[in-house]
Amino acid sequence: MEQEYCPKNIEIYVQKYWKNKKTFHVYEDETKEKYYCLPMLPYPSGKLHMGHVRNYTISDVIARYQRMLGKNVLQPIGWDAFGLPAEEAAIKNNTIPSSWTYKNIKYMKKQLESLGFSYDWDREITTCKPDYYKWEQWFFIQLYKKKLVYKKNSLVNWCPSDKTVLANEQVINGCCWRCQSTVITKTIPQWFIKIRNYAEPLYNDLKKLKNWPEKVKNMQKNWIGRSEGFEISFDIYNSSKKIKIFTTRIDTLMGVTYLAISPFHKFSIYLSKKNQILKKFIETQNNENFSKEEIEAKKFYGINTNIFAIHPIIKKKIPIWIANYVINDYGTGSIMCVPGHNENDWNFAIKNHLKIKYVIQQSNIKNIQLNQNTFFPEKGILINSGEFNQLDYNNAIKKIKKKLSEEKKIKTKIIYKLKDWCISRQRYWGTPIPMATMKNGKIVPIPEKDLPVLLPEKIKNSDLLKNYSNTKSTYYTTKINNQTAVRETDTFDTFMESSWYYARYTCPHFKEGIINPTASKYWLPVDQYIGGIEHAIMHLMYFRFYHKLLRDFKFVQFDEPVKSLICQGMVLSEAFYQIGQNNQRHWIHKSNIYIEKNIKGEIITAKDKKGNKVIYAGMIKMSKSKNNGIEPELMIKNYGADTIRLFIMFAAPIESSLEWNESGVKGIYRFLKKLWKLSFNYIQIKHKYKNIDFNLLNKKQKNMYSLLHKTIAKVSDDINRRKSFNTAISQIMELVNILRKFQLENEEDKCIMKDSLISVIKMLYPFTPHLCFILWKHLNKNCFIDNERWPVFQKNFLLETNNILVVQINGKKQFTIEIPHNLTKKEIFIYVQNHSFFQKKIENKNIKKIIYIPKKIINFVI
Ligand code: ANZ
Repeated sequence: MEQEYCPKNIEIYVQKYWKNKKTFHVYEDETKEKYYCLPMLPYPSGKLHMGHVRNYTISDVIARYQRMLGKNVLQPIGWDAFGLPAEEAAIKNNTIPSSWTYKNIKYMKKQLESLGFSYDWDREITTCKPDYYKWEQWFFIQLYKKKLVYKKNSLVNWCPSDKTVLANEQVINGCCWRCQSTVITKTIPQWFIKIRNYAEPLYNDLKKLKNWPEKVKNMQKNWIGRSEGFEISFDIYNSSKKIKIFTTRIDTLMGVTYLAISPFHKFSIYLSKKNQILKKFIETQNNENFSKEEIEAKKFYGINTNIFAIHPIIKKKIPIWIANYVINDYGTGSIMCVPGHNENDWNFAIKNHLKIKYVIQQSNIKNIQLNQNTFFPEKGILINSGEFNQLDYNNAIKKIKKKLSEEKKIKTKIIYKLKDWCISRQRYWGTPIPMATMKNGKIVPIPEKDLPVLLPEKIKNSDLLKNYSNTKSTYYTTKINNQTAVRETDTFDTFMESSWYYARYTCPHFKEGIINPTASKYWLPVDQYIGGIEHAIMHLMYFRFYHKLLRDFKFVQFDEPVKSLICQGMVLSEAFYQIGQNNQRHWIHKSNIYIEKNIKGEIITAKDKKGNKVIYAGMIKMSKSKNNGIEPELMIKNYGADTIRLFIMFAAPIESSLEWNESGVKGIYRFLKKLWKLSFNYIQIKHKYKNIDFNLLNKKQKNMYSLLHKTIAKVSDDINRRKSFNTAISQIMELVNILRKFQLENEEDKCIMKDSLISVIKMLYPFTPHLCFILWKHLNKNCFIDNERWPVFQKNFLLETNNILVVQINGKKQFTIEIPHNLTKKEIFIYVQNHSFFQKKIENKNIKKIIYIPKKIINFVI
């Protein structure tokens, strides 16, 4: 064993051992409890950033800890390999997306290995490979057959000069990212999956996710947008037709002054057949060829149909308008309009000179002055509402509902804002959509025997641009049942690949189908999922949706894919800038700056290499644009993977932001060196180990042994129940510091030292596995730690320790006092009051009240 801790020498050696032995390879072992620990799969962007390192470290610590509890732990990794950046990088670097992607994967894989993550590498998934996307295509066809997929015209961003569809990210301030022309919208046919059919279970099942952050669940709730209200049926004057509207505010029914329907509503289309002006108006409403600003400016346009509805209670005629602020595919596509109390209706009524009637006022005060210059959106007391006057919101709803029910004109209704998922992308680097159009215009799926529909990987860069610009000149022809067909050139949204990969990890090589039900039954659901909060809505919604689809096809069980979710916080670091000529900020990397700090560690001055002043912007999220990234590779080179891993877990609670600070990293490095030295010194001593008899130990030994077991208890609870890794680590550090002072005076002392080191190394193994691997080997005659169990604390070794109380007078801290652990509350009060320091402070003053918080504070009010 080397005397000095040298991570470089040990980490590569240990990583090789794990790789050769396939230590973390797992299979379905029915005799063992399973644990599925899943970090979100990375996009192969080029190299790992600290955010990745944090994400994967958290996952690995949990995986290794669960393994030590004796569970069969699956921790897989893969690559979310399709997507736009590959196309952009290929154009920029004169390469092709596939080469760029595979090169990045190779590099990033090496980086992951250098961090010692315990993945089952045999399950690695690369989503741009045909053996993966074949099943994605197959499943899409099954959804198509079940009528869960449809094709519909839909708006996209369109660059008129490049004649290309643009992704949202490629529209910068309303302009094309490449040629800066103003982007307009265009209608093209696109594919959709009916996620709306699952809105209700997606909403309701959020209740089952007890171990998901509330924040994520709330974001999902808002995205689904559940709305509880009523559908009311309005008769049409001089017609047998009716119009159904959706409202959440029937208390405002008496204030309805007009109805509005969407230009695309069935009734609008019906009316437009006989009315040319209407027809023209509707045609101009598809928003094609307009920029985003133009569309916004056009809002609140409408046209009077000259047809009337009958108010269901007042029984008077009210005009029906066609209005472009009414969304066709929300609710019923038509609304009752109350301009006195609804913002949209107010704007439309003002613009089109329609009647405004106020029917709600804030309180019961009679003759309260209403502000006639605006709408009043809040709930309150009914006025101008005939028989419903003076009712409050709840009573008004009850009475109006009852009245309309008598005429069968009302139904309670729940609707959702969630829109169907548009999964087509007019891009090259994605999974080809496995559909084709026959000569007669019929759309058909590609026959299953012809799957996968391969994406040609080796294309010329110039072809890439052609595809990319979606000129349609590259449409592929194919044969289906011996007839010529034109294959779809659009590809899937990349969220498709990341929606089901977790299930494929359970059987990545399964050739007979998308998922092997036996494997998925054993491994699913995922016990712990770890990723960034930026995925709180889209990815996690599609992921939950896909699980429900797979469940309904009987490929997986359970209603939800993931039991527990951790969203790790951001990684921050110090950022510096100078103001340039156009008042622009130029961000300078810290390594190019000289910093002077005061004793508190605050920055007094910062200068660049030429001596010019630099402005400190504080700790902000690491990013390329702020030039404040810290290279994981450099950190590993300087301190080793174990130090980086331990620092990341120690520096902040996992869901909080982590401030990168190199002196903190150095502190962790020093700690590991000390632990190495402590272990080295012990290993040099030759002695005969024997089991400890606690009762025969002296006071010093009992205290040490008791502290060891207390630490095990606390660390176990911190990791397992509280997921509080930083506090767990600080307990271990404290124990190591005390162990370093523990003198080995006799045989028992040496045995206690060994027991303690064994537990410390086991507890640190999830965090610093390389170092622990080596120390273990030397402590235990060439044994391997990877299959060791987590240490168990023994209650009977826990000595009752005295309590420390903070003594306050009138809420102000005076001193701390050690209280014997066996005193009653009354005895504690006397014990404190007898303390000479207390008597000095209190002199002869009267004690009015004693506030006592057991084991914490005693406060005397005088
Ligand atoms: C009358 C009313 C009076 C309304 C009032 C609101 C306030 P949420 O909660 O977002 O679902 N609405 C319904 N369908 C619509 C559509 N297709 N396009 C545009 N607006 C629509 O909002 C429900 C309210 O949004 C409904 O209640 C309706 O306006 C409007 F003081 O009816 B309300």
